[in-house]
Amino acid sequence: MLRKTLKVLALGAASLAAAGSAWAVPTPGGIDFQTPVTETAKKVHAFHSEVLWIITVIVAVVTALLIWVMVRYNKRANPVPKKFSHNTVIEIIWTVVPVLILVWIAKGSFPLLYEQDVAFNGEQVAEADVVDIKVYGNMWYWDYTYNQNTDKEFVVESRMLRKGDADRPLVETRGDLQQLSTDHPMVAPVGRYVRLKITARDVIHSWAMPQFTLKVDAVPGRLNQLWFKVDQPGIYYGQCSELCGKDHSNMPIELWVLPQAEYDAWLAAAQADPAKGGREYLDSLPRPGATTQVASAQ
Ligand SMILES: [Cu+2]
Repeated sequence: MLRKTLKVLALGAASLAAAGSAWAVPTPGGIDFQTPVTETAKKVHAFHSEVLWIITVIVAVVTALLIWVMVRYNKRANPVPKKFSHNTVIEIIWTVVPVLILVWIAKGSFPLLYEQDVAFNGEQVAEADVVDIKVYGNMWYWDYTYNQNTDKEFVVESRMLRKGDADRPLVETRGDLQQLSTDHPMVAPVGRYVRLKITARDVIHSWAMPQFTLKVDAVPGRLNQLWFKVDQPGIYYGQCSELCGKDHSNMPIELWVLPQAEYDAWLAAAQADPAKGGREYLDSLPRPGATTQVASAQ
């Protein structure tokens, strides 16, 4: 039992070491966000750190003020309190300073909201250069439509891997991750503008990808949009982030970002047999983003 536990731990450490930053996933004991991999995500992280500093200073100042009042103006230290109830100067200061802080935060926040929401941050990109993927949330899996409204349209269904499954069981030595790996991952090309059109067939789900700092609800009868451009091949993981029912925790998002040539090859393979989702082709590739194969690390 102990030996087995140790082996699992060693394997976990080895796969983490093999993973590198581009392959970042939630790690036991981790306290920071996952490594950002898009320009937008990097800006969101920088903005988060800036707001964290602002909050820290505010908390420190308010705490110091409270302590000062408690020590200097308690009943013993200040037995006869003054009776005034207004001070115009201080009232203007404590109104204007918080307003200025909020304006400063809004100035950093609103452009980022726009950037995440409006395709390509308002940049004009030729339609031919855009990769469109339609995303459907279902109870309880995701499916991805490629080449929508063309004669090459096909749908890949993406379900969570489980240990002991008949079709494709979860195999940790292969690099599969519990609650994150899927039978047929979503695939996108590296360095290109990818536009997701997101909706749902039954209840509200939410498509979320922490390393891209993207999250949007998948709402039946409504089309939401997200976009990203990743400059690093890799496997990125997310999860349904809107409580959608009993298997809400079992609908992960696994996204392989591949170089254009490999993406094209996967597209052809998946289109030829959508039920297999190009899985064989993906299995033939070295896992993108990993410096070494996880399987060889045991
Ligand atoms: Cu869901």
